[in-house]
Amino acid sequence: MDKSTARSKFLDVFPELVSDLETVTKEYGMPQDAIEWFKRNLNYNTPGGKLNRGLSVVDTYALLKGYKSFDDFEPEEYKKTAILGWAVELLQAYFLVADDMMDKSITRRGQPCWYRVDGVNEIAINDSFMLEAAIYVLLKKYFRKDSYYVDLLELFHEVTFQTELGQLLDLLTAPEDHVDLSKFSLSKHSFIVTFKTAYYSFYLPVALAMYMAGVSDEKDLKQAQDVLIPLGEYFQIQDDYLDCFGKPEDIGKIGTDILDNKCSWVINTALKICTPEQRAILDENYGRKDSAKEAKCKQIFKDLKIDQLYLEYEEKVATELRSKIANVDESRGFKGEVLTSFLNKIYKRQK
Ligand code: GPP
Ligand code: MG
Ligand code: MG
Ligand code: MG
Repeated sequence: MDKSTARSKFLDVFPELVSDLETVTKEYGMPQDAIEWFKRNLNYNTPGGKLNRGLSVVDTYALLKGYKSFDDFEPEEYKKTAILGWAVELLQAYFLVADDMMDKSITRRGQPCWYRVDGVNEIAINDSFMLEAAIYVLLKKYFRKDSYYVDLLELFHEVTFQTELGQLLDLLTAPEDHVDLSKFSLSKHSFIVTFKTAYYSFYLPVALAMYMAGVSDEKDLKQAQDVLIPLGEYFQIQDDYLDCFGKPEDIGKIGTDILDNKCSWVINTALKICTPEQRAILDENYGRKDSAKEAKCKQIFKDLKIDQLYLEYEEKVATELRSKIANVDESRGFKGEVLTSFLNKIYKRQK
């Protein structure tokens, strides 16, 4: 299925969902200025990204059903897969609005972070909650008569909790006022990224499509999870790598991990191989909210050839995942192709 058609068809569904949400607020008698604010929040924070997570609900569903083109979908069927995709994008929007405040980020998706937009400030906290609430308004409207409605609700709730646990550990490991690099390790990193990224970005979209396609045996959900969680870890390692080595014009955001004292893959890999002299420089300059100190850390990462190690890591993990996927049991209707398509989407990504 053609990529740009997939994107534009998916985007076409969003205004209708905004209007559904508007209707609900109108029924509550909300004043018009508050309704306009909610719509602006939805439009500013939900559609502007790569939409990989949302689109992958549709892609996965089509693969599971054996659909070759969009003509194979009934119109209502397409709309429901797209709504599940938008529900994932709303969850992501909720996380990012809140994460950017916690990380003191400047830009997101090539525009100012929502809390930095004139007049928004701390209202962004409530706006993030409303993006989350929108998920459940839409699920209720479109899915409450389906046998798998409770499965969808439980899945969203569980994955949200998992992501919040990951975010908590991410924040606790990166206190603003106290840098202690001895608290970092690659295994802690693995836990953080599995929870803060992998469940909601990789497992959630696939599991949603599986429930809707009726391919949701426990064993199949587990097979999906066993590949998608390490795949999500790989994706977040790319995010960490790009935070330091990517170009802002490619990634749509300015990296803050060094300034923010983040337990990222880059610092953990550096700590493993640096000399005592380099370690002393990192101890003194990492996580210090000072761009000259940030530059010193970046220089050490360059000297240590972290970019080369990243390429080696990428090759190794991609090979391992391909062999895991080759062993997927397809006897109940699950398809390894679903997982390969995810791997291909992120392999060697630059943004
Ligand atoms: C992003 O990690 C983390 C999340 C999207 C989870 C946030 C969870 C909450 C409960 C708010 P990051 O900070 O590395 O991402 P980015 O680099 O895009 O800011
Ligand atoms: Mg962040
Ligand atoms: Mg963060
Ligand atoms: Mg990051």
